[in-house]
Amino acid sequence: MRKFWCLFFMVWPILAIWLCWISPSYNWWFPGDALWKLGEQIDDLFYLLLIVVTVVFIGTQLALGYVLWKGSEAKTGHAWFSHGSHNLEVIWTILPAIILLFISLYQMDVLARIRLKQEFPEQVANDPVAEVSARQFEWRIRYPAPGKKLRALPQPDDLYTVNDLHIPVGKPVMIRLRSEDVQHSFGLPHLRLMQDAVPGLVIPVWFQSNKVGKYEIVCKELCGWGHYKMQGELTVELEEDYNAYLQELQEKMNDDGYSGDPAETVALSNED
Ligand SMILES: [Cu+2]
Repeated sequence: MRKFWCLFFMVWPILAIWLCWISPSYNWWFPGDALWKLGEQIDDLFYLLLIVVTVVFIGTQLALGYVLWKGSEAKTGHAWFSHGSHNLEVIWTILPAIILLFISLYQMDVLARIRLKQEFPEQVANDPVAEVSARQFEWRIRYPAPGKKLRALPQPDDLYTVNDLHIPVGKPVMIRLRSEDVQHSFGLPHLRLMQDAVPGLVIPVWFQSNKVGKYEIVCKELCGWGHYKMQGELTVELEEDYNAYLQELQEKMNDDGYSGDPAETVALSNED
């Protein structure tokens, strides 16, 4: 019976490692390659952490398995008491401290390039393409009118969409991220980008996609019952398509429903 429990507790870590091992082939891993250089660097950091935790996980599970197996063979039924080993405790305090210190220093460069305003690419630092406001449960997007700059306060000729963000391909862009109610998190899985949207704060977020396409925008913070609905679409397109999109959006917003055909006016007025 003791052997059974030993094997039982060993099955789960083996199963966990096996699941991680096979998940890339079932598409349960990253959603494709990162679309920009910083995304690739974030992946590298992820893999570094994965290697560290895997080594520690396998090591501790093997030690646990060994102790369980040894204990299951013991005949006396008495527990063995230990007051610990001073040397071992020093080692397993200092070693994790060194590893954590190394990780925190090693990732600082990438983190700074994403988060620090003074590290933003110069051309986007003061020139947001859009304002993205998270609210329960959608992403509201405000663009400036074509040819104009986005102002902090909404302007009468601003353009609005919901859950549909367009950006030009191959160049850095910056958005102003806000929240209108609770805390949300703006997530672009294909870019490995994630930033909390915090009520009362305007957070600049910059990114770039080197590949044209349609990608997911997701909320990565449980923000209420409709959290799962906070799915938007990031459209990355050629500069000219992007400009045409904004132009079209402006025409749609300025459309008053009147086609210019006098016959239509008559038809409408005859109705009432
Ligand atoms: Cu949300």
